[in-house]
Amino acid sequence: MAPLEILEFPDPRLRTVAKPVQNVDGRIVEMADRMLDAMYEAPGIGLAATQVNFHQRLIVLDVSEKQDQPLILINPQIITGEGELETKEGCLSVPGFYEPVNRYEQIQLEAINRDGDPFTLDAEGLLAVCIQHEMDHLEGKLFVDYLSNTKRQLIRKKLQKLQKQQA
Ligand code: QAP
Ligand code: CO
Repeated sequence: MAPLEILEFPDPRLRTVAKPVQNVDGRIVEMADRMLDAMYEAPGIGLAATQVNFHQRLIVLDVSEKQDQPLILINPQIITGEGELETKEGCLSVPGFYEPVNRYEQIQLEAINRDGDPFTLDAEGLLAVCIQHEMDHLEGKLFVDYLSNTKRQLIRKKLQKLQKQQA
């Protein structure tokens, strides 16, 4: 199967709001597995379906040191958020740029797993930050949206220049 292509800022398709997954069927599980492959290949610690132009509520993550703890979250919903944590975030859709963003430090989450079963998850630190970052993608939101207009425009111009060179 061809590897998934990751959309890059300012591609307007990254602004699409994803729809809930209605049924965890083979198509969803296969997409999750291909997203994990693309994430490990990059390498990255999180990837949302929106970034591979698939507009359903699905994210994959692995913040473990050995990159051997894949997590698939379908229709994730944050139940509670507490505390604040500033992390220098990056994004596979904004290659080469890292900027500090504030998020909840701890979250409680509800989601569906690859077997179609609902579960709850308590996450903190980098995992909590990464889940919030990936859930933003499902709303068409990027971490650069939290930066100043000036910084965001600068990143947009630099990336557009690189993308034109690559085309
Ligand atoms: C989101 O991002 C995240 O610029 C996941 O050239 C990142 O996996 C949340 C990556 C950091 C919290 C903290 C970025 C790979 C990977 C790049 C990623 C790059 C190559 C980003
Ligand atoms: Co991202």
